[in-house]
Amino acid sequence: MKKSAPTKNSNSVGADFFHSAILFLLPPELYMQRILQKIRSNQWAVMGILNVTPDSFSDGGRFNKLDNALKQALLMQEQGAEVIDIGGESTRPGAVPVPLDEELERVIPVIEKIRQNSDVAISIDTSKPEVMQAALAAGASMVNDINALQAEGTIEVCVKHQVPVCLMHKQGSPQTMQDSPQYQNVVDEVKQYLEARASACFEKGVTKENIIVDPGFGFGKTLENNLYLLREMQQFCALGFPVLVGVSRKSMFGVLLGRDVEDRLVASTSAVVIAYQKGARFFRVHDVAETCDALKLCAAVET
Ligand code: 7PJ
Repeated sequence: MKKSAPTKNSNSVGADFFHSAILFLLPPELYMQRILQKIRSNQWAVMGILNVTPDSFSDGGRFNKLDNALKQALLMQEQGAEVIDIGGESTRPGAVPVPLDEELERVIPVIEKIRQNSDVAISIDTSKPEVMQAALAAGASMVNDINALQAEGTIEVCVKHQVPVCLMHKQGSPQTMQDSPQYQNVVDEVKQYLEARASACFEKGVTKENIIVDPGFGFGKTLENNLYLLREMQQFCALGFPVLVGVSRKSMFGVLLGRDVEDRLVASTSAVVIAYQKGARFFRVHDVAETCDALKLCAAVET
C-alpha cells in the first residue's frame, strides 16, 4: 500500500529530528520565535485556551484549580497546541474588570506550575502591564492583549522582554461592546486600527518580527461584521504580520445557529478552515485535537 504523504505541518514540538535538535538548543523563551517563524513560512500553529477565571463563559470555572489547569495545559499540548494562552480576566460581553491582585493570584501560580512541568510556550492574555511583567518573569514568552497595548506601560514591558505581542481589535469595552457596534466598513476600520497600533508599537521599539495581529472576532461586532471579517481574512493577512484568529465557541455561532456554547465545535472548526484557506495560520481554540485534525487536512490538501 502506498504510504500516505506526510503533512506539511509537523505540529508537535520535536516531531522530526531537525526540529527537535533545534528546539533542544533553544532556551524556552525562544520557542515562541520558532513558532512564529513556522507561521511565516506558511505552516499553521494552534494556541490552546486556558481560562483561569471563575466566570469564563465556555469552560465555566472548571480549570480554576491549579492541578486541573496543569492537566488541561498538558492535554492541549499533547493534542497539538504549541502555545497555551492563559487569561485571568474574563472578557466576555458584560464581564466586570478584575482587580490587579486578583488577576495576578489567578495566573502567576498557573504559569509557574506549567513551567515546572513542561516547555510548552505560554502566552499571557492580559491588558495590564503589571500582569505582563510578572507573567513574563514567571516564564511566559508571549503577550496577548485584547486592548492592543493601549494601557500605559504595556509597550515598554514588551520591549524590555523582547517578546511577541498579539494586537487585537475591539470596539468599546467588554462591558458594553455588544450593545450596538457601529462601523462604516468593518474590514477597513479594523485594518486601519491594527496598522495604527503596530506603528505605535514600532515607535516605542517593538520589532516587526514580534507583532501578531488579530481582527478580534466578537469584540464589538455583529454577526454580519464577524462574517465579513472572515470573508475578507486575506486582507488582514496582506498586512504582513502573522494573523491570529479567535473564533472558538463564540456567540456569533449562537446567533447564526441557535446553538449553546457546548454545541459550537463544528461551526468553530469550520470557521478555522475558512480562515486557513484565506491565509491565516495561527488559531486560538478550546478544542485543540479537533482543530489540529482539520488543519492537518487543510495543509495536506495544499501540499
Ligand atoms: C480572543 C482573545 C480573540 C485574542 C478572547 C473568548 C473571549 N485574544 N481573547 N483573540 N478572545 N487574541 O475566548 O471567546 O479572539 S476572550
